[in-house]
Amino acid sequence: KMARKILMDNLLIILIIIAVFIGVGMGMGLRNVWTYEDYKEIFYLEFPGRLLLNMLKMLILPLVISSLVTGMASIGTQATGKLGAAAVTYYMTTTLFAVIIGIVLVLTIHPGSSGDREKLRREGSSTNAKPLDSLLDLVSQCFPENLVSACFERRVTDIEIVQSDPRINETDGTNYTVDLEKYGLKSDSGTNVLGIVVFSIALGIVINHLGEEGLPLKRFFSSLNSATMILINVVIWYTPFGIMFLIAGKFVATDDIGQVLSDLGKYMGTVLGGLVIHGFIVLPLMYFIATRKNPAAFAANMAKALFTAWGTASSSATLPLTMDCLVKKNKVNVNVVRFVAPVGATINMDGTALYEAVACIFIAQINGMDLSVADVIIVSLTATAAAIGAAGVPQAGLVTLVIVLTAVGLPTEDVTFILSIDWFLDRFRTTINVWGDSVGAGILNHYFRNVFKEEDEDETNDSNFQ
Ligand code: DAS
Repeated sequence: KMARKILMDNLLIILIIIAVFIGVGMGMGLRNVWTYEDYKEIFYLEFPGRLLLNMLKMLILPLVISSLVTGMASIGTQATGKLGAAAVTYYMTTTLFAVIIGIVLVLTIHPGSSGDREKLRREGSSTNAKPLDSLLDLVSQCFPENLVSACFERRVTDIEIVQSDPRINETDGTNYTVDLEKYGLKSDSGTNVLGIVVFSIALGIVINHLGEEGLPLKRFFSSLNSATMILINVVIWYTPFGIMFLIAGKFVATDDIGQVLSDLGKYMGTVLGGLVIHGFIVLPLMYFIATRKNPAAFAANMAKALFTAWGTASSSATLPLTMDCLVKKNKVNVNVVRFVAPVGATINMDGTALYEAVACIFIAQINGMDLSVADVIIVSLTATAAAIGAAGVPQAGLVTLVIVLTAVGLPTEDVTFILSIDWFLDRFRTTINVWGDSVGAGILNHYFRNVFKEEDEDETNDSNFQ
């Protein structure tokens, strides 16, 4: 019975890992025998994967609202305030660490030279985004004017990148301009998660204050939370299948991989190197220093979530698995998870921040532009803000990169230089984003272990996760 339990516990992880490998293999194999005419054909291949993304995204709204309200309603205002302040401090420090690592690497490795400019040139154009507008946009997202429309509308000012499809150019020589949205690339997750997060936190705190009178609401949200968790437990089993096709589709659709590697290999290496340093050294070290526990064991327990992050390239879609691993495997207090995980998935993106800083300076190097110290500081600050503003959906970071470029006066259409490889880097930075959220939950759980201990005694909601 024991052996069966261990197998069942790990079966999903095993399936997800197998799916990742089959997906890569299938994609690499298919690309040799299949030259697609239209991107739509890739859509057919990706279809089972898109269903997965849809299902996970569908669950995000009830999950985020019910977790945050229940969490806040259970932990009391004082503890909420302290936990909130600690969480924000953690998010800011780690994001800045990530940005600094990226900047140091890109300045020392110097992956871009101005000679590359023509080689990498592609048709493309994009609208400009003013940094101030983007910042105000971020703040106004926190306070949506209409709660219902916040569920399906995200931005006040839209940033859109328009690019021509090199493949279409190759096949018939004409110069189409293709909206990235067609490729499923939009900054938009369709949902203003940030606004929903702020509202749910506020509602939870108020319910807690209402005491007796707030109980019906508390029970409602807690029951919604249990129901959502059960749905998630069903959908989770579809993850391996969906991931396999998502990955295969992406590998088939990439341009000539050898060419991309020779053009952008150094840039890729810089981003990946930075992510590795942050994910394998900085975050584990922070975890160890804070908790004196083994970060490798903690990471192994997060495997399901980390592989799903790699497979889906979306930290929002991975959120259900992140929460599941934190509570069930790493035994992080359920109320800490309910608060820290949804907020982290929305605003804490270490990998994205690092990538945006590297990408921006790489583009500056290609343009032969020397950045002053002040420019580098602007890059680090805007990269942090752009990462906070990026939605947890595939390639959102590429879209908010426009803000960073504008801040230092670089041509925004130059995002097209790095477009061909972005889907690949996206997977790695998303994994680091999710890993950063998880480590944060682990560290905060450790610092607040005594605060939440007493509360748990009358808290039976843990059963939601069982
Ligand atoms: N893919 C992202 C995420 O979900 C963000 C990004 O594009 O950098 O974390």
